[in-house]
Amino acid sequence: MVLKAVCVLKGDGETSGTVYFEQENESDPVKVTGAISGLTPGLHGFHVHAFGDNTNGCISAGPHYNPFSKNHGGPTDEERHVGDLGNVTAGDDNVANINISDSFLKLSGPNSIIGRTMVIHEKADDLGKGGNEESLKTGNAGGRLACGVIGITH
Ligand SMILES: [Cu+2]
Ligand SMILES: [Zn+2]
Repeated sequence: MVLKAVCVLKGDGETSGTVYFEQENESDPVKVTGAISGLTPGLHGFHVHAFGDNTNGCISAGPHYNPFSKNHGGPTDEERHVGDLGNVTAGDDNVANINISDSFLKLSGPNSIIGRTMVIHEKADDLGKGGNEESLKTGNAGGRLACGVIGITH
């Protein structure tokens, strides 16, 4: 059974976007597609954060989703948070087109990302290679430009 989810990202500024998630079978990678606009050209950290809570804006989403108590890393690292999707790249048109396949994300089961929050950040994620303590928690990706709760769709 194909599992599908969607996330509409919004923030206080001009950044907004829509991200789609699709998983063919429970053991398959999750395909993440979509686009985010209103970004400065270059790299922007992109993560699943722990909570689907937006009561005080994107900050209420809490830290990166990390059910296995790992350090922050990049999407191709073994040592990473489940939510660590690395960076997306915005072009001169201020749009980042997203096309990611990730085998840590799940759309079902105890570690499902449904009901959690996607966040797009102000700065590049250093993927845990920044050489300081914060790098192993957040990748030094800076402020949260926009976010949205990941919901089930059809
Ligand atoms: Cu983040
Ligand atoms: Zn992380």
